[in-house]
Amino acid sequence: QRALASRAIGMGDPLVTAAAETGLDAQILLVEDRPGAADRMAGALSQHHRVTVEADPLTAIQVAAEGEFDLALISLDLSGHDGLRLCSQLRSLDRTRGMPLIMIAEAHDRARIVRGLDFGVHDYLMRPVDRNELLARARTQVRRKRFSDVLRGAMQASMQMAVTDGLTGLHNRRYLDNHLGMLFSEEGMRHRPMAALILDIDRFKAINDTYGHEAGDDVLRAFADRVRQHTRPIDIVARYGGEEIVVVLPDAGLAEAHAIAERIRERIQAAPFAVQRATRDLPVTVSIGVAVRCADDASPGDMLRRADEGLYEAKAGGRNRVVA
Ligand code: GH3
Ligand code: MG
Ligand code: MG
Ligand code: MG
Repeated sequence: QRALASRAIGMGDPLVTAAAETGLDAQILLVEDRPGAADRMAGALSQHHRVTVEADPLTAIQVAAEGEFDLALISLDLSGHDGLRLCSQLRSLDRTRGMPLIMIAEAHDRARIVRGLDFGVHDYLMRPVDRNELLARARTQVRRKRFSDVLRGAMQASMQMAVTDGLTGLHNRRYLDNHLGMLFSEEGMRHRPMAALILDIDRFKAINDTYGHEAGDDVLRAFADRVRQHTRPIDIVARYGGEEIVVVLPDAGLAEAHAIAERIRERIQAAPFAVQRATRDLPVTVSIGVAVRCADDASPGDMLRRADEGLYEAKAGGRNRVVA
């Protein structure tokens, strides 16, 4: 989570910014089938970058899709092939869409240059290609791509953070509420069975009081990991409150939900939690309330309320138990 947070502010990170600013040491794909021109351009570019030369456009697509190129330079006149068509294919493939393209053109190619720029080719170079212009245009595109990569990474990280609990890495309450809302409102989902578990660590305050709040945090993380370990990938596991976790079990009826809850309860009790900040491994137990969706539930809250009542009974009945 810390790593996510620093990615999110990665724009200001001097290292990231420097890498983007130099626009050097890039992976460049050069699609050119004139040996002389290919050698000259590759020679110039390889002083600052790693260059792959490809003469055949079909192979070039494959190489581009399998590699991690920061830029491709494409000759418009490949013998027997339309370089512009190659550009358009690279623009439409998922794997290569983000890769900047520079066309290598002749004076009579004006109309095709315009068409290329129209569908998103970033830049072009005129033959005979000037060495300094080649290096400058390549560098500009590499720099631009790296900045947009940093930006996209930061955006994804902050979107991720908005639905993730910072302490445990589980989904957060907002995600759970949205997800349950969707499961309750979508017509196709409404008649499917569904169950929810509410888990609450027993006597958690005593752990905080005895070993400190940070040891308590370690226990919470280990607790979350173990619950995640003993649920299925399709189950939603979310931190609901302080030391409470909600598990949503799609397509589970009461018997199955009860069995899953019982297994989790047993797995939590089975081995004490290794906690760095405590003097010994800490035994933890959990109480769990179980509820299934009923036909007349108006909202997820109705189902969760019944699970909470089960949890209350489990606590009152002596803890370390499951009540449906
Ligand atoms: P029981 O559930 O068995 O009735 O007893 P409990 O001691 O667990 O009681 P309760 O559920 O009411 O208390 C939960 C405690 O969890 C209170 C709060 O200080 C602590 N807590 C909540 N969030 C966090 C957290 O993020 N970190 C830590 N270390 N403690 C937390
Ligand atoms: Mg409680
Ligand atoms: Mg508790
Ligand atoms: Mg609690």
